[in-house]
Amino acid sequence: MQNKSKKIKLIKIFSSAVFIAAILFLLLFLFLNRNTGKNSGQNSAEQNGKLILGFSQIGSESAWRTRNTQSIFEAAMENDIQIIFDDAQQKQENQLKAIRSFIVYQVDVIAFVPIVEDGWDNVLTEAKEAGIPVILVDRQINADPSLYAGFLGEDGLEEGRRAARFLLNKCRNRTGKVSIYEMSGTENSSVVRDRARGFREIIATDSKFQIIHSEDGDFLRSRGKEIIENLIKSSYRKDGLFFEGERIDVVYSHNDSMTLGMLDSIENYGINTKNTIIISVDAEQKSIDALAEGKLNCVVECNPNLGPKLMELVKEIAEGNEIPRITYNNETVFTENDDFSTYEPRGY
Ligand code: GYE
Repeated sequence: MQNKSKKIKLIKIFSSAVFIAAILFLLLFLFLNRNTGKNSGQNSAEQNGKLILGFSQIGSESAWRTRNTQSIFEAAMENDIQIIFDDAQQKQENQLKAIRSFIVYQVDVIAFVPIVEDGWDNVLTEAKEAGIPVILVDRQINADPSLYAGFLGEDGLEEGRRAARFLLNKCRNRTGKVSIYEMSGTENSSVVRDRARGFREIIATDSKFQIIHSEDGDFLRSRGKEIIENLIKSSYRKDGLFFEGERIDVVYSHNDSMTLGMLDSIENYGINTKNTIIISVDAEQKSIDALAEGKLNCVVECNPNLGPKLMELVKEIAEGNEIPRITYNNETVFTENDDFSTYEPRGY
């Protein structure tokens, strides 16, 4: 009996010792980790001096977009900048959610590709109130300019003008009407607004150029394929492309993905488009190959490699410096008249 009560006493002492040790250990752990709480404003990356960039990408709708994302990750790695990345799957509401989560996380800088021009004022006001600077990447917005620090991307107006200048030169000896069919990208996006406006600005200098129809292909290969398939099915002709019975002389496509989809349909139905002038934008490798094979006439470059310049701007702004309101990327034009042997691989 006495032994039994002695044993129970020992067990009690041992278990309270274990309990106290556990409490002490917990307190020590909490003390050591007191700094990482969000409300202390310091997070692990920042604690080790790393800048944190919250980046909201619109999706992966084209080879251009995929390369754009890669370029940003590569440059962040090279600059030792931590990225919190969000793929919005082509939805603005997902971008709004992502930007709000960047604000909660208290990133140093927010950068995002605005899928459309409107609807950003509120969330950018929240970022401003949180003291987090914002950089627009690739596309622009309609909002109070004080809500963002600057824009980095393409000059869509100039891209549209370049496409039209090629066409004017190509058709300089033609007298009759030149009928143009346009495949435009994501509706209400700045890039579509600009590529359409720049193109129209230049063709307006000669009334023979007429846009007979403009169709939204949302920058998708599948849509490009579908749009041209519907045209082919509605005309039953193999000697070219026709819209409501009228021959299409020119197709102006706002991106290579839609253009490649169009070529899929042309090849699937065996349509002869050697007299159809086809102009595209982006200059991904597959489109440059199609140009070299004589399937396209002109490809206007839109350069997706925005990473290195973005990281430069992120560091500038994190140091409290001003950045330029607009930073355009360098771009060129590829045409059927080029010496294709001089081309470098596109990388996307
Ligand atoms: O032309 C297209 C992508 O915003 C410039 O978006 C970008 C465009 C690009 O889907 O391929």
